[in-house]
Amino acid sequence: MSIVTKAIVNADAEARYLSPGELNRIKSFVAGGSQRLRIAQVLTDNRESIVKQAGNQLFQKRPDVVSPGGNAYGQEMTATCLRDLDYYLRLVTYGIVSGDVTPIEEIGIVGVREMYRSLGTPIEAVAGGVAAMKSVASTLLSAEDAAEAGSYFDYVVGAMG
Ligand SMILES: CCC1=C(C)/C(=C/C2=NC(=C\c3[nH]c(/C=C4\NC(=O)[C@H](C)[C@H]4CC)c(C)c3CCC(=O)O)/C(CCC(=O)O)=C2C)NC1=O
Repeated sequence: MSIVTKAIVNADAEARYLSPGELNRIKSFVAGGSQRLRIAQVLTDNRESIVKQAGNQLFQKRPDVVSPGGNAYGQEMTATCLRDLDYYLRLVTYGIVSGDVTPIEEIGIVGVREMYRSLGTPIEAVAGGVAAMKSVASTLLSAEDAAEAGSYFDYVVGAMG
């Protein structure tokens, strides 16, 4: 849900007009719109290389996950692991566009611990992969855009920590 929808749902629940505070938040949301769309475009255009480079960084730091007995060992499992990183990159773009972490939370965070536990996937290594995507992405963005994008990657890393 974007902050616009959220404000409307809250205001309508009380049958009132949007408050000055809500209008102000919507104003800054709208003002930041072209920045957020620009960032989402860069991440979308570069998704393959972001995922690939982040995967390489992760596997260098955590060779155990791609070694025999590791959760991402073997071509198929490694591909599934990279697919998960791609899922999280996609969710980060949803968050950036909507200016809200709720879509990330609802699609990719609720129940994630239990899911990875049942798969035998070390969640801290997934978080490490997301952190690596943040650093690869930041090389493609201006400092200001990297900071904006970074908060969404940080949200995912924090939620897995
Ligand atoms: C968009 C929301 C969403 C998420 C997040 C998601 C994750 C997800 N990752 C899975 C598997 C997996 N995920 C990984 C990932 C990894 N293993 C590691 O050691 C690494 C640390 C890590 C990569 C960074 C692996 C290897 C599997 C396959 C595990 C198996 O089949 O035994 C599965 C099990 C089913 C499948 O294989 O597709 C799900 C549901 N699915 C979704 O729909």
